[in-house]
Amino acid sequence: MTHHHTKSITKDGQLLIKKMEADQVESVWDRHQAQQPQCGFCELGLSCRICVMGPCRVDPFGEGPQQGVCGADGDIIVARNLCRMIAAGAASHSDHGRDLVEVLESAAENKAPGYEIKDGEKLHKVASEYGISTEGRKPAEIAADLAGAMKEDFGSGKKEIALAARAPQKRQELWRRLNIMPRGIDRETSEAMHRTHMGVDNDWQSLLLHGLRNALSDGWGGSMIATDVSDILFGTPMPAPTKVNAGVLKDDQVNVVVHGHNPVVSEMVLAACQDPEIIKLAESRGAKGINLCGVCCTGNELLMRHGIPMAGNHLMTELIIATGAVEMMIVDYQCIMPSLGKVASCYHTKMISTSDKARFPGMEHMEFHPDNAREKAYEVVKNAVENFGNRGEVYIPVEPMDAVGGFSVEAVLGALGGTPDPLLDAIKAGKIRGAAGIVGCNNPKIKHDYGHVTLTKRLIENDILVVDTGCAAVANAKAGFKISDSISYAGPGLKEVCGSLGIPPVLHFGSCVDNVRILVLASALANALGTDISDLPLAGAAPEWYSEKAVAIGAYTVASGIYTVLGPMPPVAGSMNVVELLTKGLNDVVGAAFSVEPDPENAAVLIRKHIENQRRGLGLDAADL
Ligand code: BF8
Ligand code: SF4
Repeated sequence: MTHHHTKSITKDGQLLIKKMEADQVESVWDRHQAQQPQCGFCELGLSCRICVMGPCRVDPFGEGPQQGVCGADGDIIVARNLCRMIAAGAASHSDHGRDLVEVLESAAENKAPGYEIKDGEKLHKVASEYGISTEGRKPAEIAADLAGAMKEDFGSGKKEIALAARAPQKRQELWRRLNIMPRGIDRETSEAMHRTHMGVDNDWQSLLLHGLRNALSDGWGGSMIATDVSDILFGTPMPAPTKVNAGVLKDDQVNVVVHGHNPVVSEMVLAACQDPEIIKLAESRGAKGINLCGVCCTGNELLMRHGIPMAGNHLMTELIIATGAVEMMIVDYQCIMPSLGKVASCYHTKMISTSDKARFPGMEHMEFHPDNAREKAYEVVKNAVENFGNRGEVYIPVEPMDAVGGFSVEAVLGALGGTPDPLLDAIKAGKIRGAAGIVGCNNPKIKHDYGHVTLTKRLIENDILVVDTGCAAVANAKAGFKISDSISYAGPGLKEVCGSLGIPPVLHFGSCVDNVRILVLASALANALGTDISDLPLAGAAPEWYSEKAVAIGAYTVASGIYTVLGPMPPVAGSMNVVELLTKGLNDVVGAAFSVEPDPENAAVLIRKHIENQRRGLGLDAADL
């Protein structure tokens, strides 16, 4: 395979793919190739292995069987499969949120050395939203109560999860009317698994409605708790400079890379990497220091709060190891390809897994818990330092790109002078046409970063402000969209507004759970206008998504009233009924729907048209596209 230039738009990606080929190490692209042709029934969502009367499949051409052994037709099978994807995505984000709540609880009890409450103001704010009194109480007492209240949100004792109250009134009323207001975070996921068991919910519409409720329990529940508790424990992000791409690795330092999602592990690794004793140890081994970098979302967490450099997004995770410069990669969970241990075995890189619920072939398991995380972090970083001497040849093919990260809602409102009004004024005046959230993964089915970067470029040059998260945010940072000079990519109106505020036209909003920051900002805009989110000139896009978590995110974004364009087709095309509902019918239900458009040039046109239509609906000036 020598088509490296067709696999990634990035220089570091292209050169490191070449290196992996030369080293004869198999990559995600090779394995994707080896899977061709992928199963057509599965691609359409028409295969079912929910029970052992099956597996079954429905013939899309109408010639073979039209029902599974149990009698489920294509609509039911597609809807059930989609619901299970949402449930898995919601479970992943929410279980990550729960882990943070447990750290908050342990920290409050003084049983989590190294963890502390860094943002007391946010603690007070969130606690009061939960109806917890803060007056004259110690942070630890408030934190203990808050952790307890959040745990109740996970259970089944409530009628509505607490943070759904952050949504505009009209949206909350709609959710109640549709009976999709989430009651408990785990409850909705559990009910999704129940409904999709053989012989339970066999109405594809009611299944999909529950899918939306399950997704909302993630967006306004598990993920929102994950973000808020992370801010309370580790600090609410504020804009700070950083660097991105494989060039952040250093040839004269011990390179430690964190991969995964939960800052619970990466924050302790950061503390260990900054410890003078360990740095001294590194120097005694001939290194100039310890260079901590991130990949994927735990990298985004550190980038947002500490400006820690970002080595790459999802499709770069194997390639980063192929530099030969990584002493250690420390992983927690989610999006960690099980291939990584094998790739690392071709170099000197040590792989460490840290979570009791996530183990991988070819990795050493060193389990982190709240009570021992600080200690464990020191131990593993010491091992990384010891591994410096085993380094072979190093290939760091590019110089890093500058970027600014750290745009929490608090930071954005701060930049605006405390209220969303200046942003709304710029939208009303038409200088900014609207805003789009570009989020999600990489996927070997789409040229690496092409979807994110192309769509973002087209939107900002047409005066649409972009906020991004996850692997999309890393793609856009690598493309140079997050430096002050990047306003030169923006259209005249956006350029003027960003220039006067001193912000780039593409704002790094964080990791994938941080998509909730977009929901909170959208609510603030809707409330300031006295309207619902579905009336705003907003859109979402996931140009290169791959993961079940992205399905949950897409579903809660649409259920929150934001039109969303997906790049890769989800496995639903086997049911025209489901496709119709997702792409049109939902407009009449939740005021927003999905589009699927793999070509980012076309996706940009769809989003621009939508935003101009929304402007028309609000009585603002609108362009005909
Ligand atoms: O939660 S964007 S590939 S790393 S799923 Fe994964 Fe997708 Fe990246 Fe983060 Ni999100
Ligand atoms: Fe087949 Fe029905 Fe069992 Fe699915 S649930 S595997 S369609 S029998």
